[in-house]
Amino acid sequence: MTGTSRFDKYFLMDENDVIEYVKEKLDFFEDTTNLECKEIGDGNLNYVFRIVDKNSNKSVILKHSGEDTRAKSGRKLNLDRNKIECKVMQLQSKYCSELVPEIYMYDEVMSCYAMEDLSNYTIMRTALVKNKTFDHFADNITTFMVNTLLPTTDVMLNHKEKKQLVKEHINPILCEISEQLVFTEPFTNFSNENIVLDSMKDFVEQTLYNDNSLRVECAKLKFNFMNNAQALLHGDLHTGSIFINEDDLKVIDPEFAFFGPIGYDVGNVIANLFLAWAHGFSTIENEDERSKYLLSIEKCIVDIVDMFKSKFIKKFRLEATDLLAKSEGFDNWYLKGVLEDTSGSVGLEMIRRIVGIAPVEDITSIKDEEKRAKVQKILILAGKEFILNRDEYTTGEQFVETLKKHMKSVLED
Ligand code: SR1
Ligand code: MG
Repeated sequence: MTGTSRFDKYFLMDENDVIEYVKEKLDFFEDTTNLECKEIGDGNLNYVFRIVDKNSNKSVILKHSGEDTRAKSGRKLNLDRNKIECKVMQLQSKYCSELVPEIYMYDEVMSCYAMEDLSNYTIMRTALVKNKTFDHFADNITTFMVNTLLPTTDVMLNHKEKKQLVKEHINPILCEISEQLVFTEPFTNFSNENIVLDSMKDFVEQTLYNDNSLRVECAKLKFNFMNNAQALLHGDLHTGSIFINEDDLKVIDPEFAFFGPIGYDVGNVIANLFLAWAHGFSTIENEDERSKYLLSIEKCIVDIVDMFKSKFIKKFRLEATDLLAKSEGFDNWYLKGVLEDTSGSVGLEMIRRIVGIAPVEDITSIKDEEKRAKVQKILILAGKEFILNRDEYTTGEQFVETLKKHMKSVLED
């Protein structure tokens, strides 16, 4: 007869529960007599526990989901998002093992999984707000995107197998969060929850809420997001979902994963670099240091677009399996669509992180409100252009030029 365990039924664990859980359920530590556990999560949704054996210093991470969001949003969430995340990481690992952490176990009942401790890495957003940049980032993140996205499209995958995968990765609750928070609320304020500086209220109202042509383009992007099952996306590929150090990076947190447009992931990466740029622009006092940091972010954006395009086309030409997809010229047409979605997503993500209910540290930590408002205007104006004229953005240079154009106009205003 098997004994019962208090972990046979779901409950939200605290640090002490996690120690007991690890002792009972996880075959990882040789010695469990001196375990220490700390909750280290800083995201909006989940709890992240680091468990260390004080005798050997061996450590592991346990990620655990609650039934509500951590950030106050009044939203009830599905516990199986943990399962989605775990399965997606395992699939991404199949395509790009070096840039995804190792998963040790998954527990459906307790909605948690154990993974490799990345204590020698930092969350990229935390590093960026300390003005740290990483030369390898563009190369590694484009490898991650091309190697995990293209193999899950109909270009490479058997079409029946792909449809099966689409079915297995339907993620309605988390997709709904993005549909509202990214595509809808920032441009309508329909829940009246947007967070806007007093000095920015008129500007936001005029520039975002009262522009019907902008709403139409956001609607097109939203319907593309909901209906274009192009590839298995990470779904929330911002700099808080990336662990990084001097040598490489690991992509975490794909709980928003589903089959959607590739440009959504690429656009998220670029937008979050622009948010880091905004932080540096507003907070670095020394002129040389500021221009060095901004140049390095700008170069990174240019490199990401260039490298993404060349790696994408190379892999497409070598590995496409669909007979018609191999036709000369189809690859460039396909990439053009991805770049158009990328531009739209850069705009959406920048704008929603400024006026929406899920702001980011890059912007909130700009203490001087006047400077914060100025940089917000720059990003909103550039973001709007990325959405409205998305078919025009095919190089990283063009993105940077648009940002600089609005930087000039706002500073001269
Ligand atoms: C209520 S969740 C808010 C945001 O956090 C996640 O990281 C996603 O970006 C989501 O939009
Ligand atoms: Mg997350």
